[in-house]
Amino acid sequence: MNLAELNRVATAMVAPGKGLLAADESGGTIKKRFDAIGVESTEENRRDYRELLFRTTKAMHDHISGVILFDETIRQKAADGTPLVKVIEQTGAIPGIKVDKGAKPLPFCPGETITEGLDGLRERLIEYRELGARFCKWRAVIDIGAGIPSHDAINSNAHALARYAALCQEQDLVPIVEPEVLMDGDHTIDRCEAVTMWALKTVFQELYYAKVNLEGMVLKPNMVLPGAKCATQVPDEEIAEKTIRVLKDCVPSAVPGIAFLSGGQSDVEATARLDAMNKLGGVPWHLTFSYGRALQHAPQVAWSGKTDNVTAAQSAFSHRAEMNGLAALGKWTADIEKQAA
Ligand code: 5MM
Repeated sequence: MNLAELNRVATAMVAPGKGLLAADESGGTIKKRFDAIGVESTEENRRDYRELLFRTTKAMHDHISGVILFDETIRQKAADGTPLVKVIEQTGAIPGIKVDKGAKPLPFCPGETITEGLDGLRERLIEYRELGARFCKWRAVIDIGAGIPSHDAINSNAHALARYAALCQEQDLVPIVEPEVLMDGDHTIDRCEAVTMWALKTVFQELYYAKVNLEGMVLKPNMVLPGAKCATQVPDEEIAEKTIRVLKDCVPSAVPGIAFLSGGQSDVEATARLDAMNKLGGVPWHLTFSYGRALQHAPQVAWSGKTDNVTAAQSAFSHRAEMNGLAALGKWTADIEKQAA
């Protein structure tokens, strides 16, 4: 394990004003996204769409530190034959790869899941490194509901995240550790706060047992939010304060950076809340984004599968990347959002 190299890559992933593009939708998820814009999910369409994002060169160079890819994409070539990994590297961004095999039902825990993919992971990591990946991602999913999460769901998922993270570092790949507490449901923000704290405390305990070096990882958590169906929604400032409070309580300062997921928030909400956290400041880590939907929704709608729309889609992506770059510095405002749009 090369600790200096792991820390160098982890630090670059959360460089000031930059964040991660989560483009690692698996087959089912990208089909859902394409269905929403009336595009058939063929290998060529997936390649064309992702290539248009990666060829948005200025935005990629200025605001995107790295891209999380899916297995299919890390092996694909652009229309001109250049490997997509090279297209990404040419912009200055770092290629990464999702290595989990998805969330599967957890036995005897109805409604809960365990993320699978540990068997054979060492061999897969060796291949991904050869293909150009320098970091990895594994997402654990924690649902809030009546009587859940259970201890089993929290503990099993934290243990799997730690085993994954240790395997990554053994192969000189930076692990993104993503325990996502879902915003589905009608729970309050206080319940989300308690569950997020439980999940993060357990994850860092397991990372310690697994001897994971905290300086060579990136945390990808949810923000502390009320459930999407909760009757009491709250201002962005409260979300920022509660999220920071939980993180300060759970995340050691050795971790170089925290890159939030957007989790179904609207794109502007995800930007505004990241900005609110950075305006609060006073934390030992860089706070940035690792957004999928909040970076891609606008370009997907603008593209809608038509070659004529590629420029419009790239403008939409540039705009969101720029707004999130500002939010990562605490320099975004609603006025800039409107003017730049
Ligand atoms: C891009 O979506 C990722 C992969 O999802 P599936 O494995 O379910 O297809 C997802 O893990 C994503 O990287 C994170 O949840 C962040 O994306 P959002 O859209 O929540 O910002």
